[in-house]
Amino acid sequence: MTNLLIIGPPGAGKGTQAVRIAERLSIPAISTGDIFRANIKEQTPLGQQVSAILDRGELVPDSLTNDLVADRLQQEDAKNGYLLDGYPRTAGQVEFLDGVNAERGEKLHAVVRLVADKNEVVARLLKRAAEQGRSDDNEETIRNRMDVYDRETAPLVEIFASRELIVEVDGIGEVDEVTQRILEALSGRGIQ
Ligand code: B4P
Repeated sequence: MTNLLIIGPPGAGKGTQAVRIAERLSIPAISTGDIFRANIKEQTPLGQQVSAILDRGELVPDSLTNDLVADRLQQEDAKNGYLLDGYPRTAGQVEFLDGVNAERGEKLHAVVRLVADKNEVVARLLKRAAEQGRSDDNEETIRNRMDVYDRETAPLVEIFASRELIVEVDGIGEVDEVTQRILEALSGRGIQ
């Protein structure tokens, strides 16, 4: 059983690394951002509700996000653990996840904190904007996503640090190099 989170500012490489780390550990990488984008693409009722929110770079309300994660964690592939990417993002989501874990009779094992400076992450996101045209990768929305991260999500690092769960990893460098750093840091905590 391995329950992990990956946390960091937009563009730090969470989504990129989550898939690789999860594959290595044989657990699912669960990205709330990907789930929202899939719903927007398929024009589901949830997608219609959240589309404008993502375009502004605001957070989807906890009332929608929490239940979605709880449902996802009940699926068969998550019975041996999970790597949550982009969740929790608010103190309310942390509290909710604590409740879900308590119900499962489980706990978190580590929180990977990916560190990358602002200039680097903005450059990455603008590059992705040019390549993939994601609707929230324009300069104004990126700036707002950074502000929202600083205000709502960065403080969560303190919560997890007080539980001695933070594994800090430098997110600057080649993708493979960063993956290696994360795997080594997790292995140092007996997670492999
Ligand atoms: P996310 O999908 O989580 O978007 P993100 O924070 O920008 O991270 P992402 O995973 O896309 O980028 P990454 O750092 O991997 O969220 C999008 C929106 O969904 C939020 O703004 C919000 O509205 C909503 N949402 C999601 N979860 C929510 C929640 N829990 N509560 C409320 N709302 C929620 O990578 C960025 C780029 O860098 C990529 O192009 C990648 O190729 C590149 N890159 C990665 N590693 C690199 C490296 N080492 N070197 C160079 N480039 C690299």
